[in-house]
Formats: sequence, C-alpha cells, structure tokens
Amino acid sequence: MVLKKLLTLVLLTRPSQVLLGMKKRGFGKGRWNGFGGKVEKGETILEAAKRELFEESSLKSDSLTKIGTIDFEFVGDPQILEVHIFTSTEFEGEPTESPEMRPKWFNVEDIPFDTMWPDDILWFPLFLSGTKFRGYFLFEGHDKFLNYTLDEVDELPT
Ligand code: 6OG
Repeated sequence: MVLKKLLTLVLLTRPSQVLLGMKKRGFGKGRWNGFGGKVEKGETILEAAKRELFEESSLKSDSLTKIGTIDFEFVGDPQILEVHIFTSTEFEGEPTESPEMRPKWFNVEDIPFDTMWPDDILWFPLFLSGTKFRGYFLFEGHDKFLNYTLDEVDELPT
C-alpha cells in the first residue's frame, strides 16, 4: 500500500526575486526553501498553503496559483510526500522571521541551490518561467536522488 502525505510549498516572487526561508528546525533544517508544511484534516490543500505561508512568514496571499506537484519517495520509507507547489506575485505584510523560518529575498541569478534540496535546481527554472510541472524524485537519504521524472503539464489537479 502506498501511503501519501500531503504537503504544501509556497514560493512568492517579485520582479527578478524570489522569497525563500532558511528552515530553522525539523525536516529540511539548514536549507533554503519555500514556505509550507502538512495539510491538516479538514482543510483543503490551498487553505493549508495559505495557513503555512502566514505561520512561517507573516505574509498573506489570496491569489496563490498552483505551479507544480512533486512526489518524493525515500528509499526504505513507504510514505510518499506529495508536495503541492504554489506561487504568487501578490501578498500582504512584511516577511518576518518565525520559529520555523528566516525569510530572505534572493535575486533569481543568486538562488542558493547549494543549500537547498537537491531537486530544486531542476524544477526552479520551470517555476520561474511560469511552466506548470509534475515530478517524481526517489531519494536515498536527504542529499541525493537516484532517479526522477519531471514533465511539463497543461493542467494540474487541485
Ligand atoms: P514540514 O515537515 O516542516 O514541511 N519539502 C521539500 N521541498 C523541496 N524543495 N524538496 C524536497 O525534497 C522536499 N521535501 C519536503 C514541503 C516540510 C516542507 O518541506 C517541503 C514542506 O513545505 C525532498 O511541516
């Protein structure tokens, strides 16, 4: 049986820049990433994306658009992480450090891929060009993946 865990990831942009957060604790600690987390019982994936964005960065966005979905499998772990990735250019508030994340704007040419999950360098170009995508990565440990698929798609299921 395949166990799927639903997660969200929000990447806000402004002209030539993307907002990332340094993960201060838990899964992915020490890596820059978008803002997100687990979808709770009783909420939609979009609701979870907005909630996690606010909890981790103090920013509110009512116009999140889904840009991609990636399944992550880890060798030896029956649970697959289904990560739903959203983006927006519209948001309110000031990025504020939370117990989970330290936010920082990066120029798109200075995205710190060396201190991000290793999959990011492959799909960020699609996200930055506004191309929707569907992906799968099989990780061995947290520092390398053994194989992957990444496909551009016209539509993403909600
Ligand atoms: P919490 O468990 O802290 O949420 N996430 C990943 N993001 C990227 N870019 N690559 C991965 O490759 C990821 N695996 C998980 C989803 C974890 C956060 O980390 C994201 C969530 O936003 C394996 O609640």
